[in-house]
Amino acid sequence: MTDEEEQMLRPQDTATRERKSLNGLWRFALDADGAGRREEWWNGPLRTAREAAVPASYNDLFADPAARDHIGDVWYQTSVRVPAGWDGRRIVLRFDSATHRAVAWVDDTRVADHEGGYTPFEADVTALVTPGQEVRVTVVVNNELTWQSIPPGFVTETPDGKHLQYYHDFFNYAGLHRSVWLYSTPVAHLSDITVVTGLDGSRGTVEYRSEAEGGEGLEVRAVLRDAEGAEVAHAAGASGVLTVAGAHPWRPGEGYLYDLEVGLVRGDEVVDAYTLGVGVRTVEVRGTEFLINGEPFYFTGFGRHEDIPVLGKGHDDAFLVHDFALMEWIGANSFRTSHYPYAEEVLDYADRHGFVVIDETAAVGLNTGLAGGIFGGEGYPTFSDDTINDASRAVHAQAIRELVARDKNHPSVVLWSIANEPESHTEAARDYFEPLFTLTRELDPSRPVGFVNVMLAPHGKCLVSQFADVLMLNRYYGWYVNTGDLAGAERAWQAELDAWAGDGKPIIITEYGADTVAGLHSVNPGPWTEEYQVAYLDMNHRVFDRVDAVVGEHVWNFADFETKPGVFRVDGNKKGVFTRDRRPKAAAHLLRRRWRREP
Ligand code: GCB
Repeated sequence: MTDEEEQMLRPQDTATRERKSLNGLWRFALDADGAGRREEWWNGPLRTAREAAVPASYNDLFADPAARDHIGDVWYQTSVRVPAGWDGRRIVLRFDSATHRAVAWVDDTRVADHEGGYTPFEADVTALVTPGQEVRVTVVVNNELTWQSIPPGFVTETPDGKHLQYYHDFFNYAGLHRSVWLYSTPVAHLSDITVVTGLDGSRGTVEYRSEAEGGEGLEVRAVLRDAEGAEVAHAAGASGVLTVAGAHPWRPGEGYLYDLEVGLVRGDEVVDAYTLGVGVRTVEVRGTEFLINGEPFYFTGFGRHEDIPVLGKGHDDAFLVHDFALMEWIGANSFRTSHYPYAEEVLDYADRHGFVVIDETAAVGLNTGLAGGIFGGEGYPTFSDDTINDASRAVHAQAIRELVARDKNHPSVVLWSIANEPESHTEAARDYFEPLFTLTRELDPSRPVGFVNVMLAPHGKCLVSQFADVLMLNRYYGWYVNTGDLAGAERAWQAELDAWAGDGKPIIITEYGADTVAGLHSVNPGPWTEEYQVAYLDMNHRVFDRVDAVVGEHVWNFADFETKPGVFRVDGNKKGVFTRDRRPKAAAHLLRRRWRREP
């Protein structure tokens, strides 16, 4: 495991850079048999009657179970005219994500291969394109999961075809979920920028480090401007520290951003320019407190999903704005990107609007113990030579590298979550995870690191939480255990939480929730009713309020979401506080009163 860093500056329009979106309708074909790779479908126009929207999951676009339940390759193809003005410039093709892996071609040339469904990848295509002319872009996207993918899973074959098994509780949506870009930079260009901020009283610092390619003989200049555009500090050199007297901090609820303009210059000529929004804030764990700017912070909000009707996991700006509006309405100050890195638009929005984010990798379902009779796959050990092994860990390490590289500069991100509910009570789990914690800290010494603990590894049994700066617990007392018995649940939950509090670390309850069918009511608040969800949350809140070490509560889930079929799921997971079309259940009003401290 090396700590070799990834570099990934998002495409921008600046004085020296331009980008062109490839979003829209692409030619699209399902390819369950894998004929496309054999027949080299990238070599010409894709023969298909279908078109698919980009960005979107393809699964729910068509009225066709073959698309919905597809396992294997799908092909996307479009044509794009390279702007004539890009002559003499470096030209890059960039995918914000392709779930879970992809190969891309420009005309007949293979340009990119990427593993992992939730982080970007790109290819320098300068030598393959002619400004002013059209090129064909073809992508094959594969949605199969293996013991060596993040998240893991496996494919079995029966006489009726392929079956995909996995240990996580959300539908395996796939496709081009985020934007695709063609962008240009000068040949000599900035390739990476890292900022780390500090606050000492009212004195703010912005430590920056930049990297450039082809920049021999060029210099770097950095200028920091406030939200009104006034220059507050400048520096020269590839790295340096900018100091702001009387800094306006970024803080929860107030996403104040400075603009850091980094220029690659030759004398007065700006060869390349890149602008980063910078929030001046600090994050620190002290004892059982989670401090932002030195002040104790209490997380209120949700574990969420990228999940909307028709688009599946496709990013949509209207839902982005609406979901944040609902979070503001209810008094949420934070959320976790359960269970994978979200679209960068989401983090940018959180930066600008002062939301706090726990940023999670796609390492979900590294736990065959969660299979039970529900998800299938029982009988496999989680960690073994034939299941999750050293090769899997290398993929997991790469997922962490790509997450940190992409999100390291977001002030909203205050905590890394390197996995959700992995097996954590075994020595194999301890050995698997320890180096991943070390790696994450090497990549980003400025933020705390944790993972999300599962109920199967309670206090005293978990061997991985010793490596975490913050304890993140998912617990379902009153739902999966003590079902319908909130008094018994309250006692059991209190006992476990008191034990965790003895570890002297801050605790965030990253999941608690109860499936609730909107509109189902009863004077006897039984499971699945709106009354039960309210009573269940109330019980949890009583427990949290008695434990000082609890520094946050994230209800599972913000909204109802799609899962694979199962006897535990009725048209998906119904633990949403909002329905899938974002209508509030009764619990929404309870949370709003609690989080906004309204009577
Ligand atoms: C969990 C998982 C989450 C599930 C949830 C549930 O512990 O982290 O992905 O959806 O439980 O509803 O069962």
